[in-house]
Amino acid sequence: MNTYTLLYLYDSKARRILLALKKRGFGEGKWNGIGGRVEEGETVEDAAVREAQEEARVEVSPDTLVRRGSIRFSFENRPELDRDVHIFFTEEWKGEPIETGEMRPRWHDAARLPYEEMWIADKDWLPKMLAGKVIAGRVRLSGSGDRILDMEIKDSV
Ligand code: 8OG
Repeated sequence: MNTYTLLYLYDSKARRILLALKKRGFGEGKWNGIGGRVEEGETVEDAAVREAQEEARVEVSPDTLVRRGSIRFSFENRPELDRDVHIFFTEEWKGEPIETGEMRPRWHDAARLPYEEMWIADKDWLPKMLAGKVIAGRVRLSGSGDRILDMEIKDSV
């Protein structure tokens, strides 16, 4: 099973969250947190920190990462895309996010996220995380990713 990270920079005072528009590859054209595949020999925390640097040029310390849960995503007839995504929030980082070849970051009001331009199931789990919950879930999408075939989102500990 491939393991991925997904990190949301979150300013709880201003209720702002950083989403980045994916410019190429998997999820192109969608707003998402920052993340990618966990490489061999890395912890998920290491990978989240590395991706924050690579994709938005922000420095994050692993001990500031707050685990918000994990979700197993799969696509009909595309088993090679199966993935466990470990999701983190952080309220501390150094540097202002900047655009890279991969992503165009922008701050969003956490109460009004652009769910129509995000992965289709995000509206079903991200608000729970924003409300402080830790989630364990699975989401199965059609091969094209535009329909939810099956989904289970549970509170975790
Ligand atoms: O390296 P790459 O950009 O391909 O990594 C994919 C990123 O997308 C990684 O951060 C995990 C994340 N991701 C999925 N599926 C989904 C999903 O359904 N919703 C959201 N919000 N993120 C996802 O792989």
